[in-house]
Amino acid sequence: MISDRDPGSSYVDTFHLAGLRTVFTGALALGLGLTLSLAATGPANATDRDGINFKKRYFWAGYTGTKCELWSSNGTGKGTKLVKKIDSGMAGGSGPREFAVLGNYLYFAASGTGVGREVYRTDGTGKGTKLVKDIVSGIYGSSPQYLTKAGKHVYFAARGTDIGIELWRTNGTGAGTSLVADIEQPEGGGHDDYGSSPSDLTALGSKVIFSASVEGKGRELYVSNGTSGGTKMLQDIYAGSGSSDPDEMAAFKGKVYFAATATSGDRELWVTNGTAAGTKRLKNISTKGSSSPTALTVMGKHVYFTAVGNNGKRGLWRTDGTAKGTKLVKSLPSTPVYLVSSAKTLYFSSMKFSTSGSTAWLWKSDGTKKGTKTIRKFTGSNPIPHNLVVANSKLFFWVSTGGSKNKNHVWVSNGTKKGTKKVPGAGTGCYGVS
Ligand SMILES: [Ca+2]
Ligand SMILES: [Ca+2]
Ligand SMILES: [Ca+2]
Repeated sequence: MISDRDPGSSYVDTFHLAGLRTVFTGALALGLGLTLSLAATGPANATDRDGINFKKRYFWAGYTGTKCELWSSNGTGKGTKLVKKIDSGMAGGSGPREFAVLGNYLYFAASGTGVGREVYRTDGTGKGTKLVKDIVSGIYGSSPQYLTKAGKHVYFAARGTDIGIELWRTNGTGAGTSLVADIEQPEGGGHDDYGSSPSDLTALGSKVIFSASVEGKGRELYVSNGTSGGTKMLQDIYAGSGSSDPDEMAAFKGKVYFAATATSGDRELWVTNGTAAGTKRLKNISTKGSSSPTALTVMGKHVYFTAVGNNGKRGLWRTDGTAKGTKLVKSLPSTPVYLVSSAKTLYFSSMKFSTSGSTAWLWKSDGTKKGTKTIRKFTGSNPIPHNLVVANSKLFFWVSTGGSKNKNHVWVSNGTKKGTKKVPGAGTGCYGVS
């Protein structure tokens, strides 16, 4: 079921399995043995990794024959096309992924002939798609991940020679692409295979909030202003070598909201304003255990997310940024997984498992209990709509067919059952190699 992925991209698989474990703690506790069937549903917070809105079009990595390359669509068959075959040599194609928009360009990671996996950018045309910098010179790649626009730069995690995976940034020029900080340095110096492996980068104004891991502290919350001296851990939320694993981040009104595990082991909703003193738990949503918030998504005056309440069920929640204003929107008959928003509509997908075949639903919500409704149902071995992205005022998402011929078909929706259909002529979605 993970046949669409590069077998070598172990980080992707580890990442999404970890995320899904968070979401489906309840289901797994019931002993349904669902771990394998979940593996094909995609990264837990996939909305800006495998597709993006750029110049009112949906951009994603799709198959052209057996090659995974860059596609774009306005939702119609006529308006759907391959942007460029970047790679002309590698068996699996260039595998574009990790999209971020800065100015008039879309930045992403892709594997090009002779340069390996590096940062590329496009103006949306084939001719205007170019390598930004060959960070690790030659065929070995720096494997950029988590590309995120903050201020006048795109920040990302990449593997540099001898320093492991650390925080970099680019302004779009080769000369303007550089290491921000070598956060993890092995005792006694020398070669570093791992680095701090920054992840979950999120812009807070011109700064970037992210998680990184160093020996003795575990994976914790960091901030960077783009300088080495201005890159630091905000708080050792899980004290000592244990990890708080901050993730599922969303920026809202000058703060970043995220999920983190405290030293007690309780995983709840946290907030930071980018200072140590301003990093704190917002609310103990579940007083009976961890609420494990996921899929934080901003719409209007609230951040929406999924969380497990005191009833032990994962529902749709929202916060206005205060503890008192953190409330359940709706308790659902199925488990909500992926969220995305347009200006006034929240879209999300949910799934109910059964050993005889699962059922998934696509929902829309105006943020009220009454205004939270299903759009349509999907069935099959692994039918959950994933990689939700809003572009050109439409919702784009993938649904896999499951089984041995598993393919991620690209769908488009206007929010109605009748207006939810496969995009004609679209290359089926592929997860970029890393
Ligand atoms: Ca290279
Ligand atoms: Ca720690
Ligand atoms: Ca709790």
